[in-house]
Amino acid sequence: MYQEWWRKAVVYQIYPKSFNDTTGNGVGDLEGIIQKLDYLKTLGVDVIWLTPIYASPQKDNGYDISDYYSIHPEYGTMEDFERLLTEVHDRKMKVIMDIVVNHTSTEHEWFKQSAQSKDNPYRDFYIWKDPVYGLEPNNWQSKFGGSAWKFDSKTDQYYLHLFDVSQADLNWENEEVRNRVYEMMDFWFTKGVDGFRLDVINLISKDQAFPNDDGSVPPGDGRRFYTDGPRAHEFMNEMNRKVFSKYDAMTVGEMSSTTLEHCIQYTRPENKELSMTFNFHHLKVDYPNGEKWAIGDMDFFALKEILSKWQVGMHKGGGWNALFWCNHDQPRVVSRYGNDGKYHEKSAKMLATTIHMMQGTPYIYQGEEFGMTDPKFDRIDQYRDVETLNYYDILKEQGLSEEEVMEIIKRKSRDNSRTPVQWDDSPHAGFTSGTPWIDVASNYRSINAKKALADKQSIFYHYKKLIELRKTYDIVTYGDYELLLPEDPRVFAYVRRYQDETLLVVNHFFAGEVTIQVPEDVTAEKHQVDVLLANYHDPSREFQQLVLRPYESVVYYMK
Ligand code: TEU
Repeated sequence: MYQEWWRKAVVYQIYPKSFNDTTGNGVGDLEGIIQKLDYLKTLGVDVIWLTPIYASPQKDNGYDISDYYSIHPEYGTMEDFERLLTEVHDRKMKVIMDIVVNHTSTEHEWFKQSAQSKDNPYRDFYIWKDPVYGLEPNNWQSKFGGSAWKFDSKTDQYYLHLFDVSQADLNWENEEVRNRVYEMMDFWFTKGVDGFRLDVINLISKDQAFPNDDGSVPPGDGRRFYTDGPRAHEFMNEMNRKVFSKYDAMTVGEMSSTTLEHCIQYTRPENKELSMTFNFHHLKVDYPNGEKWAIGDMDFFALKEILSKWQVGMHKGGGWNALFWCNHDQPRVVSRYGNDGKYHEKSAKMLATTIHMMQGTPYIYQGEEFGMTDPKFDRIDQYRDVETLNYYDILKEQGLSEEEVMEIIKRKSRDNSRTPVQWDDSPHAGFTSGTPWIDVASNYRSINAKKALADKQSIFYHYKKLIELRKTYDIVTYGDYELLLPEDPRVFAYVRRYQDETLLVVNHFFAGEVTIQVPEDVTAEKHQVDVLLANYHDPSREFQQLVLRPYESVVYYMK
C-alpha cells in the first residue's frame, strides 16, 4: 500500500485574479489569499493550487508566461509570495504552483530572441517551419480556434501555437529547453513549494514529421500527432529523475484528450513520472458529437460509465486519479450537472459526495464549496476569456444569430467559473472595493461564503464533512470501487470495499422520487450500519429497497 502524503490530501484551487482583491484595483492578489488562509483551514483542505502567478501579459490570464522567475506585479512581489508560503506552511498546509511549459508567451525573452533570426541561439527553443506551397505547414488547429500556425514575416517561417497566437509552443526535442525548464522548477522547489500542477503536459512531445491530419472525415485537428506523443513518457521520467525525485513533491499533470492506458503509465509509482493526472472525459458527456460549442443534455449513462472506467482502471493498473468537477476552464458543476434553482443546495451536496467518495485526490475549485453558480451573462461585453471571444466570432461566421451564439456562450464559456468569489453580500460581493475585472454574478446576496459559514446545514459544511471522512476512514482513500445499478437512469450508486469494511454511496441525480433495489451481496453479513453523511436530515435506513428524494445522496458505512 502506498503511503505518500498526497494520497490522503484534498486540494483547493485558487484562481488568484478572481479570489480576493486587497488593493482596490479590481484584480485579486497574493495578500488577498493570505487573508483567507484561515477560511481554508476551517474548510480543512491540505493543499492550495495557485493557477499561474508569474509575470505575464495576461492574454490567457497567466497561462502565457513571460518570465518564470518573477511574480506578476498585479498580484504582488516575490516577498509577498514568500510570505504566503510561510503563512501556508505555518498552518500545516502546502502549496503547489501551476507551471506552463508546453508554451511560453511570445513576450518571453526566449521567444523574442528566437524570432530575431534563423541563426539566433534561441531559434530552436520553439517550433518554426517553412511554409508549404505558401501556406501553413499543416492543418493543425489551435484549441482556441483557427490555425495552430502563425506566419512571421521577419524570418518567413511559421511558429506553432496550440493555444492562443501569443502562446508559442516550446520545442521539447531541444535538450537545452528541457534543462532550462528543470532548472526553473528547481528554483521554485528551493523556495519551498510542495509541488506542481503541470499545464497540458501531455502535449509536449510532437510527432516530428508534423503530418497533415487528413486521415479521417471530417479531417482531424492534429491532436493525434501530439497528444501523449512519442516521447511524452520519456520526458516525464526525465523530469522526475532530474527534479521531482529530489523533493517530497506532489505533481499533477493536466492531460488533454488522453487515455486510461496513458494515465496509468504517467502515474504508476514504478514508472517514476507523476503523482496523478486530471482527465476530462467525464466533462464532455454534454458535448453533442464531441462538440464543445454546442448545447446538449448530459448523457447520464456515459457519465457513470466513464467515471467508473477510470475508478476501476486506475486502481487495477496502479495509477492515481485527480478527482474534480470544477476548475477555471469549466462551467460550474451545480449549473451544469446539478440544479442551480430549487435544488441548489441538495444537488451541490449530492455532486460533492459523488466525486469525493471515489478513489483519488479530490480538488475543490474556489467558490464550489458554497455552491457558486454560472453567472449567466447575457452580453458579450461581459466576457473576458480569449477562447470565448474567438468562438463568438467563429459561431457568428457560421451563421448563428446573436441569441443563438449567446445561449451557447452562456452555457459553455470558461468565464462561468472565473467570476469573483462571493465572500459576502456587500457591494461586489466583498471581492474588491474597486471595479472588478469581470462582473460579479448577480446572485451573490443569496450565495456567499459568509452566509454559508453561518449555517451549519450549508454546502460548505457538507464539503468540510467530506474532507473529515477522508481523514477518518482509510477506506475512502484505499478502498476499491464497483458501480452498482449501471442501468439505472437516475441513480449513481457505487460501493467501496476495503478489508472488512464497505461504503455504499447512493446519489440521485434528478428531481422527483425514485426507488432502487440495493443488491443483496452488498449488505450480506454486515452487522453494523451507519449513515456517515446525507443531504436530507432523515435518510432511509431501509436500504435494501431505498426510496430517494430529489437529488438525495447518502453514504452508508457497513462492517
Ligand atoms: O487548459 C488546457 C485545455 O485544453 C483546456 O481545458 C482548454 O481550456 C479547453 O480545451 C478549451 O476548450 C490549460 C489551462 O487550464 C487553460 O486555462 C489554458 O488556457 C490552457 O491550458 C493553455 O495554457
